[in-house]
Amino acid sequence: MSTTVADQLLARLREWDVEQVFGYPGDGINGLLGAFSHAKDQPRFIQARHEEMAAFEAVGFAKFSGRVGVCMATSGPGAIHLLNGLYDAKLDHVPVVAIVGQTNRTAMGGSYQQEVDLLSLFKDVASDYVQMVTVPEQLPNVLDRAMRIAVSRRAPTAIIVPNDVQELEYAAPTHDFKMVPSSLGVSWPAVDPDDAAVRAAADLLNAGEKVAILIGQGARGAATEVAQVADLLGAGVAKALLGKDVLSDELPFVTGSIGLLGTRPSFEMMRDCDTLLTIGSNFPYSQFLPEPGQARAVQIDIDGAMIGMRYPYELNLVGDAARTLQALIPLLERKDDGAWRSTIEANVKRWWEVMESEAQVEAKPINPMKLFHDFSTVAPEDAMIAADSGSAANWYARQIKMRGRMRGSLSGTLATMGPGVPYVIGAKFAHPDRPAIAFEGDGAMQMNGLAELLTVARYWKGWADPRLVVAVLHNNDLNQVTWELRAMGGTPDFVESQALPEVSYAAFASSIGLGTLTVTDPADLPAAWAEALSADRPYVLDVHCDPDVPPIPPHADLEQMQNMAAALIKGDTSRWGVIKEGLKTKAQELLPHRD
Ligand SMILES: Cc1ncc(C[n+]2csc(CCOP(=O)(O)OP(=O)(O)O)c2C)c(N)n1
Ligand SMILES: [Mg+2]
Repeated sequence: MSTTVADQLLARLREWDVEQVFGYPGDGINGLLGAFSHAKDQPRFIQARHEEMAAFEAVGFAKFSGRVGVCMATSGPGAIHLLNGLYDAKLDHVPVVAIVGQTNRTAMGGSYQQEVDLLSLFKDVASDYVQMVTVPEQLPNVLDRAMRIAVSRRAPTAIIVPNDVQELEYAAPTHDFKMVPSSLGVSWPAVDPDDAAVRAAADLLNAGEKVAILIGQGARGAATEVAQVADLLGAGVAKALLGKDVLSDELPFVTGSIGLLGTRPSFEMMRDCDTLLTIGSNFPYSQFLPEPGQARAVQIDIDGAMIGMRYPYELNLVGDAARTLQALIPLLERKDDGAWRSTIEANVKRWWEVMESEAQVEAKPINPMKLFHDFSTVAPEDAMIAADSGSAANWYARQIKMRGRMRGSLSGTLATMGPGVPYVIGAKFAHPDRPAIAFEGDGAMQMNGLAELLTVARYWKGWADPRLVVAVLHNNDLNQVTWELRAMGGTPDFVESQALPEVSYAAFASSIGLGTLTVTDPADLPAAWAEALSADRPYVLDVHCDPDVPPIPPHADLEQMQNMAAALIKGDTSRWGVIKEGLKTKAQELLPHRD
């Protein structure tokens, strides 16, 4: 049997160690689908419910494995559906390769059915590399470059293969003029910073008295060094959301998340510091960093294209986080005055106490913070956690204590709704032997999650550890936006846009063979987690949450809080008791600490 371009494409993916492709079929990729079946499903074709889900699964796989995620879609509508997931990869800097079909070359330019100008469509999202394979000899080079560029630029790339090209006999590039041979395998360099810059950074950090450290996902793999630097400098460490799992929250000087969904100790540390060291983070909200001029600052980042933004850094060191810190550590002088560090540690301790008491505030019927709090106390140390965009992202950021080998992610920069369930599916293909947990709003479930449970139902029996828990925050509301509207004061109750139709997530999940529990009493939460986390199959926890628990950010001012309370009272005076309690614990959190 001859080898077609499609056969060779799959063979090349195998050579790149790609074990699965998340996709959805269509006649624009019929040649490729045929090749999957000849190749005995090597790599495996994992069928999502929707191409956007396939792309999110590739992103989830890439985020939780550190490897390239690959997704596939047909021409026209299938390719268009991939876009949101590919933008998620682009904005969160993860390597994903999209392979899409196109109409036959003979039809191109003829306004043919499903013909969309895919090079233009992907030009922005795959700006690092998008190419169409029009003759067989082009294939290895285009595919290899898409893989290498995705990894080296931490970005999505796209390959377009017209349907008729997929079925052509494969011919390798020859030694002739205008051929581009290609090769596999890359040794990536260790990126060390400049010695003089390290010395200058050490001098700057040694001169500071109140050092704040901010880490992001770029500090992954440098946890030991970050902790050592924080110890030497008597510093605290705040974490951007994508770096939440980089350093354990059990360390007393880790102030937790920062920003709109952040913690008070992070907010205070940045407000009061005189020196800032940012490692592997491109955290966008500069209003949560020190005021310009307040702190002298150093940034370490592996990507020269992303460094130097967000704060007027005095020194920008391009380098690998761990290697740069290793070079820095011998030059740092231990700070003897522990007052700054003690303040940070006291603030952190108090913060966790406040989180505990906020989680215990009674609500109608369940305070969503308790859902996260109770999970956090029993979370397996190797859990892979995803949170969707919505109120879940707040509670994930603030209530979950990362420890052990726990991993976590969300759509950090695009902040799109809907990746929760597909992320954990991608995570399960990355690590089938680890439990995965998605926290997802009911809006996100109705948008994507419900349908994608079918994908879970289809594949879970192949996973060594079958545990995958989807905890649904069932509040019949697009709550995050409802609260944003309330905080602004003007639009407390626009039901038409905010209310969601009722559906039982448990009943749906049980109809497709998943384990389910509907939780309407907060006292049942510990047992629900125990059951779902020891189950022999994936579980959906349909948790009836109170939409009136405000996800107030740490910087909320009195006016915003008053707006929120007023909106609630206007809507339902019987809620005042709950609101008062909520505001009381909130006030404890917001007021200056007094011992
Ligand atoms: C694709 C997309 N559409 C809209 C939004 C705006 N948005 C952000 S959070 C949110 C509400 C989410 O509601 P739900 O999933 O029910 O979670 P809840 O906040 O109620 O817990 C909306 C509409 C978005 N981020 N992404
Ligand atoms: Mg909701």
